[in-house]
Amino acid sequence: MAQLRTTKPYDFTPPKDLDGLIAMLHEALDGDEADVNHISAIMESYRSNDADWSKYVQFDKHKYTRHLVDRGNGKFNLILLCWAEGQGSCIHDHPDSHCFMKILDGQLHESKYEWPEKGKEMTLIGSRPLEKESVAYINDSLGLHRIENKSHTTPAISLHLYSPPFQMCRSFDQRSGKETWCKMTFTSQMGIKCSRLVSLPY
Ligand code: 2CO
Ligand code: FE2
Repeated sequence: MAQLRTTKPYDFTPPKDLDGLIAMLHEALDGDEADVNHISAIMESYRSNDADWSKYVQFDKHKYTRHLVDRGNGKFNLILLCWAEGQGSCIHDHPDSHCFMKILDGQLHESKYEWPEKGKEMTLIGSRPLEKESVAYINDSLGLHRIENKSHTTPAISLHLYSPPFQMCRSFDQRSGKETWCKMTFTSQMGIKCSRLVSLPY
């Protein structure tokens, strides 16, 4: 994973909409290095407006859905995730990638785990709600996580930036630490519905 530095001072005007946010992210992630706090601050400064992102929203009753919003010139993927009531991810990693997630609507919950020891129950190291407009960050050196919409009444929408993009990740069984490789799939790409769940070539 490339180093993201935390040295540059920053001062910027918040983006006025999602397109503005995407333009700022392209600029911030243009070089070989970027700044974790800077990317978080840019994503945090965007005020969620459903008029910007409602065209991507589509739920599935069985699993949370993933919608590719922008390919970030190959430097990052920006992905909108739709979590129906009660839906969640498995415990997973983010192979060699920085993961930023902004809550656009509703509330999500993050449970963070240590990397497993073979055959042993995984250790929970953090558990917190993620409120609307907030930005969470994780990478593999900080641990693994599970994201859930614990609400029985309210769906949730989140916007994820992964840099560099990745096409596979590992999921982990909480009780045994057993890992399984999974392909990352998309329900839509650039606002166009995929005729079936697709993954990017890798
Ligand atoms: N990493 C999961 C995914 O992209 C979502 S949890 O937040 O990183 O499907
Ligand atoms: Fe994740």
